Amino acid sequence: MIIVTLAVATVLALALIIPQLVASHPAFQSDTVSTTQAVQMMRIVPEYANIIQSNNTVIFTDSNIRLVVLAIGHEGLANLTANSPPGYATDDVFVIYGLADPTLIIPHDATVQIVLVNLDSGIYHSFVITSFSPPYSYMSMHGMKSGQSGFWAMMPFIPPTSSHGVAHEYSYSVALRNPETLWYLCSYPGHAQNGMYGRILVA
Ligand SMILES: [Cu+2]
Repeated sequence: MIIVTLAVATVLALALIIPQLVASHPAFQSDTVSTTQAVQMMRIVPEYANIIQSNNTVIFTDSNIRLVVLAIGHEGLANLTANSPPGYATDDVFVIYGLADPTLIIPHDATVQIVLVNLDSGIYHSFVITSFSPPYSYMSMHGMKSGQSGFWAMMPFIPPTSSHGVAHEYSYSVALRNPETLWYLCSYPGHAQNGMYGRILVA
């Protein structure tokens, strides 16, 4: 009985402490938006972003970048844009300014505010920047460490969109200092393996 009571008390204590730890992390912000708002945000292309549809690339010309990213399934993608995803993307994708899993060309020394909205109704997603290149395994983050030789920032999985059209939004900023090739991916098990990733060229 004592053990059960202790276990219950521990679970309750963790349930109280963990959300506060996450909420107090200064680098991350969470919010909710309507799915309509999210699609509008994604469609407003800033003047410092050049969309090259022919090779699925977005070229950024500013060092202060706000990157709106929608996480979405194949069906949702078809409803949202006529652009098809890269051949390697067989399931969920990231949509950035109408392109699916595009290559992002970003000037070095840029600060990028990533604003991820999950528009999937049943699936969790995340947006992680890493120096590890594809292909990715089912557990894509396995073996990656925080820092320059691994991933830039870890984000919790964002919950799916509710049946009332309320989508979860999660944002954080990263500084991309050196010219190099990086990758963005969804760390939810199996998603990067199925092509939920794209390339970042820090130029
Ligand atoms: Cu995902």
